[in-house]
Amino acid sequence: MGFLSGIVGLPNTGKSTLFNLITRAGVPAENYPFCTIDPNVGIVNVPDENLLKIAEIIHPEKITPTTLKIYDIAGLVKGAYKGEGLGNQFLGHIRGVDAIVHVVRCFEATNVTHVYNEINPVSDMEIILTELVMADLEIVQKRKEAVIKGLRVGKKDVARAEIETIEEMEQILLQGKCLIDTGMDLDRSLMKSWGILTAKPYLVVANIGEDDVIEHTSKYEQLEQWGREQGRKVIPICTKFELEASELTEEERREFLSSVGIERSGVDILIRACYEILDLITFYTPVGQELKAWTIRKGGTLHDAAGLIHTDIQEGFIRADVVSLQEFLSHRGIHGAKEAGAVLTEGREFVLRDEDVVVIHFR
Ligand SMILES: Nc1nc2c(ncn2[C@@H]2O[C@H](COP(=O)(O)OP(=O)(O)OP(=O)(O)O)[C@@H](O)[C@H]2O)c(=O)[nH]1
Ligand SMILES: [Mg+2]
Repeated sequence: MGFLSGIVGLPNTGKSTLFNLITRAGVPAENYPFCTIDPNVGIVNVPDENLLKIAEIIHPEKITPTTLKIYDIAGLVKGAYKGEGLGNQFLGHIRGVDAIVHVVRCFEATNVTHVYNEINPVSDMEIILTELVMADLEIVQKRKEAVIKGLRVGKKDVARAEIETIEEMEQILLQGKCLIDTGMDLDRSLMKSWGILTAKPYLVVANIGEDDVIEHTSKYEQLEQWGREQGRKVIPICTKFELEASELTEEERREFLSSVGIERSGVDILIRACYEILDLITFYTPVGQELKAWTIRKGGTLHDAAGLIHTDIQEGFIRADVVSLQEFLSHRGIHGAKEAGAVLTEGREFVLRDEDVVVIHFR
């Protein structure tokens, strides 16, 4: 279990720098293309101010935030879908992720080479998306052939239903569009099992230069405008600056960043945004001496939640006390909330809401 976001982009856009920043794992971030070959995986805490608010009431010995997994994937170049650069390997790594974080270079820096010699964020973004679209088109067209063959050999019912979906996908991809950017109803797990890339939710990180933090450059603004047209979030992060700041203590870091005009760490914003595009919600378990935050897909039930915590808890599930965070805080804990009648007693089919506080009773 655990949700994966993959960092994707042209070579030398600052993907490993961003990954380092997120995980502070110290993977190589050097000025040469294809510096990252094997994907580096990191686990990051999801920043969550609610944990402190709950902790003020229950004073736990331990607070455990929920986590996301991040992959730092190798750079991709034009023609990747035909195997250029590290094409196939690279696309394979993206197939395994749940969401994509595109890193687009907006910083100038003459000492860092650009594979196409010119910094053009919108065009760079489109190069990458085109590769993903072409890779998907290949899959879809191969599938179409196979299904048509299936029709000939008599697997008619299954094949007819599938061909409609496939042809709709093909039409979208032939227009150069990502599947997720259209209104098409996509079955997430089916798309994943087919290895479809453009059905994955994505967001964009604009890696901006040190001089562009307060006043954005026109290059960044073009990318932002592009994002607005696509309905995609573009998050400006000065990775170099934030990486330097990450050496400091939490308080110094905040002070330093705010002195250069950064009020909230780009990484915090990014992690929260990943959480949103993945359609995730959080629930809290204030049990014993440990306060813990958990991640679950929207629509997840108490049964799913119990399974996440422990299979024994899932198997022995009796019922759960559920209270919204708001009620929990305003009644200063679960007992107060119970007295006020704000605690629900629910069975395994109950669908969790974002920020529910949950106590599961089990055999
Ligand atoms: N000036 C400046 N340099 C940066 C910034 N971000 C990254 N760099 C530099 O750009 C070079 C490439 O950064 P990486 O993070 O290795 O890039 P990458 O996208 O992981 O590259 P590949 O793995 O080779 O595809 C390094 O020398 C970084 O220090 C930035 O915001 N400003
Ligand atoms: Mg790298």
